[in-house]
Amino acid sequence: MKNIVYLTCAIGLCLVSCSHRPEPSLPIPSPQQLEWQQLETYAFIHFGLNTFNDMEWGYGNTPASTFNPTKLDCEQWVLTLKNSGMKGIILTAKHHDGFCLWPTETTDYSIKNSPHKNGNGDLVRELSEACKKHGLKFGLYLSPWDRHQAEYGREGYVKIYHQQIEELVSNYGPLFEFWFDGANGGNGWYGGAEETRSIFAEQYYNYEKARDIVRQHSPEAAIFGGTVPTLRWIGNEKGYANATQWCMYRADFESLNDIKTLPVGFKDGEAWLPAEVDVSIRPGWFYHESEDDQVKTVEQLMDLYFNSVGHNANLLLNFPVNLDGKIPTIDSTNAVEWYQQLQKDFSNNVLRSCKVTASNTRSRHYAPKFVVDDEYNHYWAADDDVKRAELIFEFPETTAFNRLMLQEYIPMGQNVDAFYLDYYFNGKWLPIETNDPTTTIGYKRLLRFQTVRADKLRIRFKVFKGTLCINKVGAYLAEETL
Ligand code: FUL
Repeated sequence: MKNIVYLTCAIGLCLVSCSHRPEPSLPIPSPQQLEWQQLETYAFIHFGLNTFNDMEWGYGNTPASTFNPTKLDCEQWVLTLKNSGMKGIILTAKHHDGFCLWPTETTDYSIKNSPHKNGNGDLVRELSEACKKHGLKFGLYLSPWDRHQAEYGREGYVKIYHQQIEELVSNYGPLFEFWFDGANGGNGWYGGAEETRSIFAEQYYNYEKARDIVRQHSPEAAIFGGTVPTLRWIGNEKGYANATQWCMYRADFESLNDIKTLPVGFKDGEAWLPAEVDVSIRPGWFYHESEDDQVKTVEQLMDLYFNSVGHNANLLLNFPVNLDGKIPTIDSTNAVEWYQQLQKDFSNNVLRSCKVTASNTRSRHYAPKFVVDDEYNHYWAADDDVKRAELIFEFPETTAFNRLMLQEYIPMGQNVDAFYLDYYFNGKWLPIETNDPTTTIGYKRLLRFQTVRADKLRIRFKVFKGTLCINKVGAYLAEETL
């Protein structure tokens, strides 16, 4: 019996030391943040009174009677977006004009008082159900700024705002993300006062309480905006994150609103706050007929993708719904074609047939070959004290490629601050000239370059903190050139 105990202990010890798991280098993502980062692309829908009045920011007095989509079809939105590779949808339940797309108890300024379905419609319900039916996640945007409410700027409105959150999260969840928009205060109708009201956003909305209400019903929900977010805005609405882009950031309210540092993050940031890139498929967030000829093309969408997901950020792509209540054909055609192209371009990882070796490997549990398998929790790791290490991929025959995908194993932190790419052809090593500087990696880094024909590929990594942990590497031959 005693021997069995000794043997079990010895095996246990060996397993622990043999596997020799690296120490995570802080900060690291929470399990919810990791799951959120793995979504990569999801959609925004901007729809409301603005749609019917050709506006972007309603003043708060546009009559509710003007909201009248006659061919509303949430399933058309969901199927279009699913076929565009979107993993979820975030709906503007209320924009700055204060008009609510669900029959709220908090105000008469809602879908209840519109001709749509004789006041019996509930758009939040319809979309949440369509998402459930087709396996997409569902999220909500609820503008803190409300240009309709008489009490806006005073304590009374904050109660209303929190009650609206409560109604939404308790009736339409679970939600994967909740958006507290940052646009705040200014002029508005405010119950007829028609004046300018300014608030001190950091305190006024009691964002901690708002977050708690969301979390009570949807503990998994990612939080955008406010004082206690779990992710950060990228700092622009043009659709790009910086090429050097850290998931680490500073958690104070001033930094969270600093458009200079938001696109980059902080190498020494104390909080894990991965970035989200929000951008519209058209110039505006809401539908305007005048923009029908300005829908982003497949090429432009591809560019957005490389500059967001390819720069270690999530892409939140907005689709304005039109007056019929549908995503217009041109938008859906472009988005679906873009996704089909993306799938084609990234269908064949040519590194899978390679022999993979490394200059240093921690143990066989962290072998270089793990960077080309499909298991997320498999990764290649170097010894703790190694600050520079390289991976070499040897092709069975000369192979062409023009795209590269790299992922760090972020549950161990974001640790790489530079890497260098070379290919071996005709007996010599040559550098790959990428379109972007090869600096940070993080959750995902994508690179484009002119097609190279290679016998080997070499990636040299420089680590600035923690242990080098590379999760996945892919090389692809995309149809288009640069
Ligand atoms: C901004 C808003 O002012 C825009 O109208 C839009 O909703 C965008 C996503 O966020 O702050």
